[in-house]
Amino acid sequence: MIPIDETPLTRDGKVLILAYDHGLEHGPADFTGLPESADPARTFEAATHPAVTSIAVQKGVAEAYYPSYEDDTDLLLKLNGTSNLWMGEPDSSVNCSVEYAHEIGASSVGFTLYGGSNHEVEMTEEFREIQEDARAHDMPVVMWSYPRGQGLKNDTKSDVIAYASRLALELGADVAKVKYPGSKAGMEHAVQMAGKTKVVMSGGSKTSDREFLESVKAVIDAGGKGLAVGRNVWQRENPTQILDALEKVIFEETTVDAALEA
Ligand code: FBP
Repeated sequence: MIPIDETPLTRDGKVLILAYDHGLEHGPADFTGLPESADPARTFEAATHPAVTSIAVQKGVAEAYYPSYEDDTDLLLKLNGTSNLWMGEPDSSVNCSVEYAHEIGASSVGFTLYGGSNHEVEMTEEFREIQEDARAHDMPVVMWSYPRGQGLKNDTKSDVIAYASRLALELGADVAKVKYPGSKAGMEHAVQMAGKTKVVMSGGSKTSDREFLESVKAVIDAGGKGLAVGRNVWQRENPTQILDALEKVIFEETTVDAALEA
């Protein structure tokens, strides 16, 4: 574990990662409701909002767009990913090294681990290499900790999410990005199991402003350190508006009503 409160991934100990790796993970379907969201420059623009601590993208998008935004955004390079065309047991191929991420300007790295998958053993070994390489560069490591696989149908049960956050601590991640377990109590359990590893919520598919902000508020009240969110920001017509509200709930710890009124 490294002191990540001194890195750009955090602001006042909190985290707001803007995730934009969906073009790989979900494909063009995620952009159909708002065609302009297919343009990575639009999400990089959104990531210049002061509430956003880092933008998480895959290597190709980083190479093509980050140079235009390097003065105004912080880069988290996602090191593995799978397309939605893959129909096998959950797995994610490593498509970028820590060295290369560092070379192109990333200050932190991200890795998906599918605990419970038949590929868990190989994925954990890949994570070992990445985590140790990241330590050599003083780069924080964020684990997308998503238990899923043949024997695991419901990946958001409280016990499963607590196990996901614990895996992140045990394997050496600085931040565990987990799905919302559906309640504040569930998130408290996940936070407790993660020890010194910071727990952040994964955004999920787009919902109403209120529903989304209430889940974020529950995470903060449960001791979670923030959010790694994609669709709930860049699938909105006005990403700035929801980022203003997120800034209030996460960093100023206001109520949802106060955030919505502002
Ligand atoms: P969202 O906030 O849009 O859910 O994004 C978070 C994220 O982890 C992305 O980084 C990733 O592309 C996606 O969710 C994976 O979602 P899933 O594998 O659950 O379909």
